[in-house]
Amino acid sequence: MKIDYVKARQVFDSRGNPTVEAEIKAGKIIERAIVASGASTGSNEAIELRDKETAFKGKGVLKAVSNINKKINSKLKGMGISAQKEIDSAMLELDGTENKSVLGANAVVSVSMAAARAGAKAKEIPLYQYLGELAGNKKFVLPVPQMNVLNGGKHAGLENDIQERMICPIGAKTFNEAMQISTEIYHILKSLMKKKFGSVAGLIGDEGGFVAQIKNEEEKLELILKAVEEAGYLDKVSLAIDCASSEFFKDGNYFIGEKKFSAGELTDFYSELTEKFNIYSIEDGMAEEDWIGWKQLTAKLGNKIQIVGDDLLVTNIKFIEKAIKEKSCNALLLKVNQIGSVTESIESANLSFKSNWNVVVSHRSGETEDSFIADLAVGLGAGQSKFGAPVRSDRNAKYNQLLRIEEALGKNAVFGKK
Ligand code: 2PG
Ligand code: MG
Repeated sequence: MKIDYVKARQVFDSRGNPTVEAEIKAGKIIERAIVASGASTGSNEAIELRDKETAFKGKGVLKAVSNINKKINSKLKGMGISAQKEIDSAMLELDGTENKSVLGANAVVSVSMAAARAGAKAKEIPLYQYLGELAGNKKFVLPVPQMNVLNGGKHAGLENDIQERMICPIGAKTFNEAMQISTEIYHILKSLMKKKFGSVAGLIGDEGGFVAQIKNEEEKLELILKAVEEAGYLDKVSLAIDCASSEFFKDGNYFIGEKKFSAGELTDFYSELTEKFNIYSIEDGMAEEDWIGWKQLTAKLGNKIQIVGDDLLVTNIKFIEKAIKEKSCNALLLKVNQIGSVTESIESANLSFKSNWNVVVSHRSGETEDSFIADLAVGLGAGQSKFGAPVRSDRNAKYNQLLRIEEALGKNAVFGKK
């Protein structure tokens, strides 16, 4: 089946910012995909093309849309729809830059995801299976969700703050049970927050988590653990944090709240938090340029917990290879729009698996109703996801898709880490 056309339109994400929706037609098949967008972005991410005109304060994406309608459309027309690799490399070739700055990573990745959906349709198989085939993986795994229930940092308009505090129902037996555990905790946390800080404390940040009026990090984590305990799940839930520490790194030091830390002091601080609050995973504990700090952190905690690279790696093989060599971390946060194509995302995941790293498939803080990454997590058999709190349809689109997939897999469904 051959591609008849590729086209695009400007639509809107969960923060009300313009984003790209690509549409692809092959025979009777028409499929679409929408791109997500980050706030605490890594400086080496592929370029998200924005119009920089007066409309939408420069955030319009009509240039990216036009690149799809004209250049990408003429390049891909007539290609086989199930040739994902060829489709992606044709776009990379057309762009010709390392960071997709000509066409825009938002243009390329939306077409890439829509093409994968159409490719799966053409083969009459589910998307997760199609992505699994592309990755050479046959073991479909429903991910343990890392759910960001207390938002901070850029996602909550706060400075010098750890960005995400997540509950992870590691002890659940199924994804379905993981959802029950997480939502029950979420609702208890909501009432604890309201009791402590009044009704405004029930309001939420970009990823659906609450925004605590607490300065002290320990108090925040205590509050979450209290909710876990009241819900009766202390034995089934671990915590994870995404520090997004590039945001509070200045002149070689880290600033959290009123405190200043060197990389060594910060490592000690994380070590204490890990012991006290049953933390199994720390993401972006060090800043993207602080490769020495990363190495120290992994040397100290890497054999006990998961050390996840997000801004550090930007889902890019070049940085993953460096991090493997330097033992900078032991897990990849995988974001498709960070690298800008499905094929490259799969390559990054496979390189990580090969090095015995874990992979966490992740959303962006600016999300949409597109649930592509739910299928990707299962297809890769990654075993872990990070899609925000279990509220708001931009986040629950992914969780609800995982519930459908678990049901479809029936007895063959596996939940948990790869
Ligand atoms: C992160 C992400 C998603 P953003 O830092 O991991 O939670 O945030 O999309 O803003 O980069
Ligand atoms: Mg992150």
